[in-house]
Amino acid sequence: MGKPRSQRSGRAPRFPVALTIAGSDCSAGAGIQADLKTFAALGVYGLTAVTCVVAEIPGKVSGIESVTAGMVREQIEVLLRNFQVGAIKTGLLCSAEIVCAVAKAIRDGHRTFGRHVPVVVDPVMIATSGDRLLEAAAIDICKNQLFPLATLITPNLDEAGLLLETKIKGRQQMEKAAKALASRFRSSILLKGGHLQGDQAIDLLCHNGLLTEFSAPFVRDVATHGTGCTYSAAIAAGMACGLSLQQAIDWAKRFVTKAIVRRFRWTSKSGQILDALRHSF
Ligand code: PXL
Repeated sequence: MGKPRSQRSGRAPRFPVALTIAGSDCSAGAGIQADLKTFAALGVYGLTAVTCVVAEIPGKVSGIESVTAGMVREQIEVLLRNFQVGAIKTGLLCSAEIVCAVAKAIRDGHRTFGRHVPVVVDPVMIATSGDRLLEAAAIDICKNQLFPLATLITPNLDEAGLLLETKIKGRQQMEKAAKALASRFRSSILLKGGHLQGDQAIDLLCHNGLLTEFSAPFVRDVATHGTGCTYSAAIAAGMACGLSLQQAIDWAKRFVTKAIVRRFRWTSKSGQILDALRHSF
């Protein structure tokens, strides 16, 4: 009778690790807090590089302050040097300077280790509440420096519309937009349709020129703060566990749908309904 070989030899068993590079949401439904809860629920050890701190409650941002670009870079570098990171997810990057620093740190990491860690880019630009989260000047840097490093980019309809400078309405336009983004940024694209299709939440993956649909019943009357963060974090968790892109998206879609269905709900002192996703499986 003995310990597993890895422990006898002094080596710990390998546990999947994922890194999120994103902002802090003090109400903990979105951002780094949502990512960490998602990683934990899916059995992945989560590492974090904080880009900014957002003071907010679901539905209202009251303040945002960024970390210095040098400090963002330092966090990523020290983590990539020391952990076997199986997947990286980026979320709110706040400023053009931070987008540059993140892209450089990921590029250097790839070069140093001679391997490409899968990168899931959630192009967070505007909060569900409508508050602007990413500096306008940062969008071009995302297009030129960050997107080329992405394995998958996960825009919602508003973000895809901003990137393509068009409005996306209806299924046909969604298909066209997913293909256009994939060819423009040479990355797989998961275009999230949200409530566009009525009673189904339909997302379209464009991967190697082919479209695949992922759908789940649309859950009404829930504030969806943090859904995008949770979805992209769950995809990164799946990839860190060695799933294929399609398998990871399928797993993540089921996870995020369940997190919405089983949401927490409180009423604030001023009578506002506060919804938060329940990140458990
Ligand atoms: O859901 C977008 C988002 C991402 N990241 C952080 C946020 C928000 C929304 O408010 O605060 C840190």
